[in-house]
Amino acid sequence: MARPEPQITPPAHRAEFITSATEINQYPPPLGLEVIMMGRSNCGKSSLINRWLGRKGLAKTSSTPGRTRLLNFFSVTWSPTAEPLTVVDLPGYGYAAAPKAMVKSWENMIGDYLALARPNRLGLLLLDIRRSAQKEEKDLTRWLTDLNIPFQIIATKADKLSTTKIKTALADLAKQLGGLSHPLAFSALNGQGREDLIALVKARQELIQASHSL
Ligand SMILES: Nc1nc2c(ncn2[C@@H]2O[C@H](COP(=O)(O)OP(=O)(O)OP(=O)(O)O)[C@@H](O)[C@H]2O)c(=O)[nH]1
Ligand SMILES: [Mg+2]
Repeated sequence: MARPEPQITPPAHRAEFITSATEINQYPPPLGLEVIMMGRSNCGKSSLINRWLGRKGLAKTSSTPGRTRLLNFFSVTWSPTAEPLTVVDLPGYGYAAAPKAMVKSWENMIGDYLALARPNRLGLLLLDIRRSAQKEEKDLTRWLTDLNIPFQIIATKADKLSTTKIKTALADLAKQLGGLSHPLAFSALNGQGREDLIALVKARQELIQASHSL
């Protein structure tokens, strides 16, 4: 018997850039679930947003590290009747060629944003599947845990490895990050992991809606 085709979710009904911000007073008011993209510069945050939402060119991607230097907010709805959600593309860290002052201002921007008590957040912590978790990823997972922000580790650029190597890499990452996380393999190139990502974000939205209707 032929295996059923994987269900392919169509692109988001609406996905719009809202604003770029560097300062707290420039952030738009929280609206629905806020999905936060975090990760080393060039790890594929902007590419993941575009593939996840099915909107090429929504978030600017570049082969030059350090492309996203501001917090970029997007407003998204999956269907005409769905609750809106907000996506925040954070500037990447660990950009070796960046001047020290710039690195500091990036850290401050990310730190200020995460420390704010904005409700209903979900962190997506991305790292290239070919790399091991470094101090920054370990610090961020601890930070998110302390701030009570639920998060998902996503191993990007999965198209660069074979299926067997993907499995090993995910297991290694889970170990490096304390054994509690179940990293998800993702590829912006071939769409691997997109359906799982859509499902986990929807599940988080439903949890929030259920808690509001209590
Ligand atoms: N093969 C492959 N390349 C990818 C994938 N995702 C991103 N890339 C490439 O990696 C580079 C960086 O991608 P971006 O999405 O701009 O990365 P970013 O994390 O947003 O980078 P910054 O904005 O600098 O922090 C680009 O050349 C992308 O084409 C993927 O899933 N597979
Ligand atoms: Mg980017």
